[in-house]
Order: sequence, then structure tokens, then C-alpha cells
Amino acid sequence: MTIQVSAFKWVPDFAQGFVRDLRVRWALEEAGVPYEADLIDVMNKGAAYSDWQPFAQVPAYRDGDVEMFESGAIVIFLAGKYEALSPRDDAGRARVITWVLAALNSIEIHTVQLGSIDLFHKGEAWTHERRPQVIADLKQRLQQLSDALGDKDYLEGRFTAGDLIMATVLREVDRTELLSKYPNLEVYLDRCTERPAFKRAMEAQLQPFREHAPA
Ligand SMILES: N[C@@H](CCC(=O)N[C@@H](CS)C(=O)NCC(=O)O)C(=O)O
Repeated sequence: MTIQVSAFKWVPDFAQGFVRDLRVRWALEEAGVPYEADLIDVMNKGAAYSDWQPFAQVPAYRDGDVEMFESGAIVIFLAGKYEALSPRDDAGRARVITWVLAALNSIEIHTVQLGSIDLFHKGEAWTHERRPQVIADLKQRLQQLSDALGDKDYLEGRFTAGDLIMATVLREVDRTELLSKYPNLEVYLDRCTERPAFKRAMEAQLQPFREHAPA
């Protein structure tokens, strides 16, 4: 069967281009593997969807043999299959998995908190106290990432699924003024998002939003 990836029919402007099905679409585009989007309504996902994604979030993935959810897990799975996303040797694969989890567990853990403060709880009293510490933690991680990247084009020299997930996390930071303090991360993010596969994935996510936009 053709690979299916769950995605939303439409989301509000602030989320457009940032919904996490982008990661899976991008990985499949890099690998040159066809897929179809299973579009669901963000406000009415349907009870059956939880059988596929227990938290009723997107993305979820199925290919006839394999059914899974969690964008990071799906991208790691795809990296195991496609050379476009990971070297074939154990040592190379291990580094890719390491960077995917570092992006999610060491950096996104902070960007999600900032997003929660700036987008979902904007103006609430507690955010004024909490935000400075979230920014300080994120800055520390960005500096460490900047040092690790140095002047390399990609985290492991060549593009891998680790860069793919890292770039999607850095795009969240790019919504703030923070990323401009780390010039090599800015250039790196541009390098990743200028890839034709990223552009195709982005357009594929955005296209249904135009079609299903509320009147
Ligand atoms: N850890 C999950 C997070 C998935 C996630 O946060 N999905 C969001 C869109 S980016 C979602 O479905 N939000 C709607 C909701 O939670 O009801 C993953 O990476 O797949």
C-alpha cells in the first residue's frame, strides 16, 4: 500500500508550516518515496483516530506492514531504511539516532516551553516569572549546539535525519529573536530549509490549508 501520513486539513495561521507531519513528509521527500496524507479535522479527529495515534495528535504513519506514531520515531524508522537519511553503517546510524533524540530531548524540550508561553499562555501572569529561565536554558543549549556544529555544513558532515529534526526544532527558535545570536545556526537552518525536499514537504502541508480554510 502507499504510505499514509496523518495531517490536519487546516490549522490556524500561527501553526501553518509548523505542524509536525512536516518532519515525516520531509523525510519521505528526501528519500523520494511516495506517500499520501490522511487529512483529519483538528477539532473533530474522530474516536477511531486514537487507535492509530493514542494522543490524537499528528503525525501518524502506516505502510501496510508498519503502523506507528511520534514524528521522531517515524523519522528514525525511515532513516533505518533510506540512505538519503542516514549512512548505512552502525556507527553512522547511531550518530543519526543520537542527533534526532538530542534535537527532541535536549533542545525541543526548551522550545516547546517557550512556545507554550509565547503562543498559548501569552500575557498570563506566571509567564513573566517563568520566561527568563526558559530563555536562559534555551540559550545555553543553542550555544552548545553552535559549538558542536562549528563550521560544518551538517551535524555529521552530510545531511541526515538528525539535521532534518534539528532544523524543524530550530525553526521554532527562529520565530524569536534568539537564533540571530548564533550565526552558524542561522546559516545551517537556511541550508537545511533551502533543500528542495523541504520545500516540497512544506508546500504539501500548506496546500490543504488553502483548500479547507474556513470561510
Ligand atoms: N511528540 C509528538 C507531538 C505531536 C504534536 O504535538 N502534534 C500536534 C501538531 S504539531 C497536534 O497534533 N496537536 C493537536 C492536539 O494536540 O490535539 C510528535 O512529535 O509526533
